[in-house]
Amino acid sequence: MNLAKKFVLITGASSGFGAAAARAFGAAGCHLLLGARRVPNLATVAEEARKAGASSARFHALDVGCSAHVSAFADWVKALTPSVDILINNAGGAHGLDPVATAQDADWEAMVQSNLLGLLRMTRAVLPLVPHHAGAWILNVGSIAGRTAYEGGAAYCGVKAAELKITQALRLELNGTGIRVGTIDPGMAETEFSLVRFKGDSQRADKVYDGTNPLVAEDVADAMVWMASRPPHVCIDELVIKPTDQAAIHKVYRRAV
Ligand code: NDP
Ligand code: 8X3
Repeated sequence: MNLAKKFVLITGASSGFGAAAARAFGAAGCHLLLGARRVPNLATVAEEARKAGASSARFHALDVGCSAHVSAFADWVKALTPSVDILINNAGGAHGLDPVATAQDADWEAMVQSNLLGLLRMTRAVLPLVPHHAGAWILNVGSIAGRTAYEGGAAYCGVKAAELKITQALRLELNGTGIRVGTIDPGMAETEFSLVRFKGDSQRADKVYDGTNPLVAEDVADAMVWMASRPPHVCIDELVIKPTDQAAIHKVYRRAV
């Protein structure tokens, strides 16, 4: 399916997968609607996407953890276009790696607000704009953490497991509309993810990737474009993408550094 001129809305487009997706869908000639909290980053990403070939690249402040913000963002979108062909619910991430016994309420709340409630809020707000025709698409970003739990990941694994179930429920609810609903579930990818998880501790964040060859954001964006460009009668329900060095969530090959 040709993606040129499609309207693509990407949450969490200020870094990592979302920024790479903006550049990749831009290169496919799409119209981009970008949201995140760091507006200066969005301006840079939009410019990169325009240079890559985007038909247009617009951005607006968005905190998916706040209902009023999501409504204001949806109003901004409605003023620009009557339809959103592709919605990519990417905003989210992990906060902390503490066991349940010592984890902080603020970290749990941030993860639930962005990864879980944010995804639901954005979907509800944008759904009226998603056309009921073959080829429309809602893509949620999950994680292998939603499929296999790990110590210190109770809340993060929990919200990503919820993302998988929300995706499956939404696909059932929208059956017959022509709207495709899928999830992309990456493994270890070097973005700002670990820096955010460890609250800016770059040494601790770098250690996550020591000696491995992780995914980069462009690998995930490339897979998103592939999923979106399948023929309209083809829905990639679930795509798990991991680095070759990561055979399973707990089994990562590390070379001596
Ligand atoms: P980054 O930290 O680089 O990007 C996260 C993005 O989400 C940023 O643009 C950030 O923007 C945005 N975001 C976070 N909270 C909010 C919020 N409340 N409202 C709006 N935007 C928000 O990490 P990734 O690119 O790696 O993460 C993207 C998604 O991929 C996340 O859902 C993450 O859980 C998931 N993931 C990551 C993996 C990895 O190993 N990197 C593996 C599997 C899944 P801003 O701060 O400007 O608001
Ligand atoms: C990010 C991957 O394994 O660090 O979702 O949780 S992991």
